Amino acid sequence: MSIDHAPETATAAASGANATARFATDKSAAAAATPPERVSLLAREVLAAVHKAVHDHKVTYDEYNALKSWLINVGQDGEWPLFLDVWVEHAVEEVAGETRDGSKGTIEGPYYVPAAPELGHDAVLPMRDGEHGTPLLFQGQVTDVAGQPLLGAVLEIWHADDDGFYSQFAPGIPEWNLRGTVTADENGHFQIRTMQPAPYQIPTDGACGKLISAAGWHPWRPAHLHLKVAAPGYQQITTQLYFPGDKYNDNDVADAVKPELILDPHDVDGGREVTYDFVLDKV
Ligand code: MBD
Ligand code: FE
Repeated sequence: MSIDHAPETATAAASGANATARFATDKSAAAAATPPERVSLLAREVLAAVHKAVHDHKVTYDEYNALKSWLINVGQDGEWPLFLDVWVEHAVEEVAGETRDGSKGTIEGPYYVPAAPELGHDAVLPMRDGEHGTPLLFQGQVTDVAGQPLLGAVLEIWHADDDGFYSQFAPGIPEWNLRGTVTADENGHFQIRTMQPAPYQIPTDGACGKLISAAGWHPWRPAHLHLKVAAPGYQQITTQLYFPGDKYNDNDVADAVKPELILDPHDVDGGREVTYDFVLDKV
């Protein structure tokens, strides 16, 4: 790695431990609300799908033990959030998004942190002196499905740096680097200055990386901006935006790219600019 401020010691175990702690704090309580009939139905069907694969492919004891060992490692490496968000969340998000008319969303992934610093409507994301990469001006408007600007719309944005690392999940990066909360103006407009992120490689030194190499897959996600967009009385959307020409747009390890989510930036003096508008559905 050629970049002087790149964290040299990013590990699957450290990023997994942070993602696991984050999930425990923010989301694990929701599990208690699932009724027993629903748990029974889903557990039965998932197990039946596993049994079917065992029978169809005549799975051996060696393969069963390889699975058992791998599952134990996923837990030891703290990689359950990563595994689930990379290989399962996209299906859940597709179901959740089916009934909305507004902007498309996609998966949240494991690296959202709530309550990032508030930066107003004309925002510069927190970044290091000399932060590497291509300066990006990302701007747009938040409206309802009829095109009316939404007063008090709030965008939360987070993304990887030019080395593909996220603050709070890789070591040596300031706490809120490339994370912020942006409140649109009275016409729903916002402007965000940041540095274009690089493609993201999921950690290769943990259990998820082991699955990828054992299966002959690749560990890459295309470069992306993560956003949550909300307004009082409207449904919050969680989305990601991608850059045209990225070789992983058609081949995302997390299957989270949709054509509507690919930006159309243009080059300007000293960087790039792009406009993207968000449309929210009523609650
Ligand atoms: C990411 O940055 C991400 O967005 C997803 C979905 C999974 C792993 C890492
Ligand atoms: Fe991401």
